[in-house]
Amino acid sequence: MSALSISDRGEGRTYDVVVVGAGFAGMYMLYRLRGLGFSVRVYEQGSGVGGTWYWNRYPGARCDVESMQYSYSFSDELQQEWDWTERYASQPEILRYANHVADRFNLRPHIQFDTAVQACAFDEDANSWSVTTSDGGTATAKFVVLATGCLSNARKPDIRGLDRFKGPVYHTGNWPHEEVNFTGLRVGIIGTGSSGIQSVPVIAEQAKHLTVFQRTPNYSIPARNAPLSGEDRAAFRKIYPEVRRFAREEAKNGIYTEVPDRGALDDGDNERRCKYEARWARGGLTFMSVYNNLALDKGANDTAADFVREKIAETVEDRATAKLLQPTSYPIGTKRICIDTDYFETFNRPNVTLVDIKTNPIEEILPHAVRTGGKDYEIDALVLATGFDAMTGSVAKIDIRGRDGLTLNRKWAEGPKTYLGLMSAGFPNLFIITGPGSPSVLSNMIVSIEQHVDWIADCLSFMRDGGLGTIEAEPTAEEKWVAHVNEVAYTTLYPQANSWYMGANIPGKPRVFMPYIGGVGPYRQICNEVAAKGYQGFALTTPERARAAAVSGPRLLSRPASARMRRPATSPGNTDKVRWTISTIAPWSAWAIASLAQPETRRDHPCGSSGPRTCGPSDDSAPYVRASRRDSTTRHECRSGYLRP
Ligand code: NA7
Repeated sequence: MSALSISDRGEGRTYDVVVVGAGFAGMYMLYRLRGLGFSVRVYEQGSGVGGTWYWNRYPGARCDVESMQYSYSFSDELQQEWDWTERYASQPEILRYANHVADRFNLRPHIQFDTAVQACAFDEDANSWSVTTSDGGTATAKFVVLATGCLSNARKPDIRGLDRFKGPVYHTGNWPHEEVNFTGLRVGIIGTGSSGIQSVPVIAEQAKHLTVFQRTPNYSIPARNAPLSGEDRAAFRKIYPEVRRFAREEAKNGIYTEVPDRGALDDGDNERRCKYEARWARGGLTFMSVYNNLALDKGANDTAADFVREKIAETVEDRATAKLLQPTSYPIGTKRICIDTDYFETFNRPNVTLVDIKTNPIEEILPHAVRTGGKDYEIDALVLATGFDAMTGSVAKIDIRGRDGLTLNRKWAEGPKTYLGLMSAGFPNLFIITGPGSPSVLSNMIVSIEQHVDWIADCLSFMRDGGLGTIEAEPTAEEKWVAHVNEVAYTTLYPQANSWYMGANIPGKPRVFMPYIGGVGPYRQICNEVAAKGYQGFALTTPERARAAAVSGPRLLSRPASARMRRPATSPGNTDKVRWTISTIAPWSAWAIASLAQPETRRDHPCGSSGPRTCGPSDDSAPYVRASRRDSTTRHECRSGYLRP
């Protein structure tokens, strides 16, 4: 525990750290920093915790990662005591869990609800941030952590006449807290992404008639949701250590599942079909990990896409409707694959109509109808399932000014630029959790959140122990990282889709592939290596004025008398401005790209060893919670977590 002065403890709105957002990222950040003795203030614009799960209350809202895995791992007591009731948790259950975490770890006293952060300005003299909030106040903090979420800025489409619609208009990403009842109403829904696909079957059961306005059809796999029994939970809890280790270190997407050992074209037609059928029957996101090259090879991808299109045709009775629902314009998985409960079946109901607004875009919205293709579809209520300004939208809403008054929005005008997705050059002491340039939305978010939070917490401890004033991404390191993120993305099929990963859902937003596709395991190792090398690629400062301010003012972290700085051997020493240049990012590229390829090919590991990677848990016939068998006789663990004989 550091010897913080009274004012460092948060009086007078002066804090060590301001955290923006009390979703899963903000809550865990708060927990870690409080544990380390930092004074922290979290500002949350909602009236409660939960972030995206606080706002996304639409009918049928459910996580697409299984509940036993979409949960914090930092506390074994928490993961042992919380009883998830279904394979995939519903939004209300996830929100209950978030509230439980807030209470269990006594987080609420440090969170100011109903308060949006409007602006953050870096004061170069004081080396601190001035944070302006919607309650008219200003707080000062040495560090700011943006835990603003990737899918939290709901996007209302710019459709002519929308404001003239006479009935209620709901957005799935900003759903009312009171119950919405569609009984007896003619409802229209625009958007068939994950939110639309989850809500359509539920709304169709209530509404008199549901008209689904579809621009682009989506690939969707049955969720096969089911209650979790006490036995299921107990079985999973027993293997939690391995599940969590695998999700962090080995999985591409932070999800415990089989590691495929072959490509789709390595199997004959019958064998391949059997495997796809087995995954379809099992349900869920792991459909895409049946083969190891579905995201890399168009021919391989086509086999999976064809299979799903066939399933749609088998399910939907009306041939024209089935054809409209079959995605053809992008490879499967290159937009986040959806998982559903009876989505395609819903189009067999007599009270559901599918309208193609790709061929005939919506002309306008009238007071009681949607006009498209020269026809008016009468509706009483309208649901916008039109998605988010993803990954950058919530950050862009805050007026963030770094060195020399540079705004983050100006700097990111041609696309977000970060080093490791964690920081952006010119914005010292400003961290982003699961920011663009990190695996974030391509992964189990909680795995990525915990990794970023732990890295940031360690970094702030390092700075406090060393009496450092600022940490800032080096422009060169940032450039190389941005290039690397791009390079890896373009070895895959992902950029072929007009997805929100690319910013393509927002007119005028630059088309840049935003998340890092190299996998959570390799990414974690890169981040760890950067830290181990004294925060390589970051500039760390111990300016004289910071020392002076530390004596006279409360805004800087005091340095514990006993603390000894853990400087790396390569450090030039405790100079006024300490910089380590980035020199070893390039080898990561080859390695990260290789890690996307077939696991059985020999390749170099970052530890210098090489060898084929054996599979992780594999047993297609076992229930998913028990799929933990692995061949322990043929593996050797190197530092990277890769396995070799
Ligand atoms: P998505 O996946 O971005 O889906 C939005 C949907 O809305 C998609 O079908 C869009 O069609 C459609 N859309 C957006 N704007 C318009 C306009 N102007 N006119 C017609 N249709 C429009 O958002 P979700 O909320 O469903 O899911 C986001 C993520 O949350 C999801 O990936 C999961 O990770 C959880 P388009 O495809 O752009 O043609």
